[in-house]
Amino acid sequence: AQPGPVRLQKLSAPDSGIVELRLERPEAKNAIGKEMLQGLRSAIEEVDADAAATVVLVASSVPKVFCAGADLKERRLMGPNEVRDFVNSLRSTFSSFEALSIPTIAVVEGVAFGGGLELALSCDLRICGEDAKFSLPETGLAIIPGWSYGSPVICEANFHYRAGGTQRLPRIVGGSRAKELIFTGRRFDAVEAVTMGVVNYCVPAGEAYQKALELAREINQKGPLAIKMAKKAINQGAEVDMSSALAVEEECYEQVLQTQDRLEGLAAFAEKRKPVYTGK
Ligand code: CO8
Repeated sequence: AQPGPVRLQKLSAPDSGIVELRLERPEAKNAIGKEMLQGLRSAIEEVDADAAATVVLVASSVPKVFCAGADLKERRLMGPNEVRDFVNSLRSTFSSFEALSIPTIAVVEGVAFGGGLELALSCDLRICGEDAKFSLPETGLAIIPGWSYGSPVICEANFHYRAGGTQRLPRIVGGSRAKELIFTGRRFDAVEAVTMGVVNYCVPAGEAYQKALELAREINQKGPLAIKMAKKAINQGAEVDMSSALAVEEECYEQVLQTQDRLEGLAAFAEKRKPVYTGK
């Protein structure tokens, strides 16, 4: 763990491979300013370079808040060019995060507003506590949700994303619902979030981390390359037409066919034991 607004911690055995990334800026409700952005970038680079990492949990150390979005105070002091540079840097950071080859899970307890919700939306899965509150309030600030696009610049991207809040939310909840939420910027609660599919699970307040860890542990039991190839096939397939998507699936399947882990899975089934996967 390092000091600063983003803390990265690697869990130890038996949870090796699971990495925790925690936002820790209590005085500003985890608002994302320059320092937080730098912390996120470094953490993503470190996870991307860690061949042993299998799942990332994105959580907060601050009670009752996941992230209050952009640092509106810092933003006010920036000139237009500085804002553009900052937002571009944020976009590439979110896109690089989204392009990580391993699953990412957002743990939302409390508030996820604006860029905070966009950060959660850029995770593969979202778990929230029942007192979580969500909103994309940008139109009320006379801007639009738009924090991610383009080709990821940090990690070895295997596909391109064009997806900020106006793109990620409709892909999850449908265009009409996303329009209502973005046009009004209204807050919605955990029950509505789970009904709309914004989050995968809503659990009692304070238990989101535990639920996310359970999911991470389940994922950790599976063939590591199979998980990466499943993520790649789903994400890349969603960006292209059906026949191209099926070609992506075939290509990903080819990768898993060649592994020792696939043979280990078959052997474990025949021998009625749990498989021991090595990622090879
Ligand atoms: N930025 C900076 N400081 C913040 C922020 C923020 N987003 N949110 C809270 N803080 C600060 C407060 O100013 C306060 O500081 P101080 O103690 O010095 O007054 C401290 O955190 C504690 O906040 P509160 O006293 O308000 O605490 P509450 O528990 O009452 O409320 C809330 C917490 C609900 C999070 C409330 O502070 C709030 O509503 N904050 C604003 C949230 C918001 O509107 N976020 C969306 C921002 S827009 C965005 O993220 C998208 C930007 C996209 C840019 C793309 C451009 C192209």
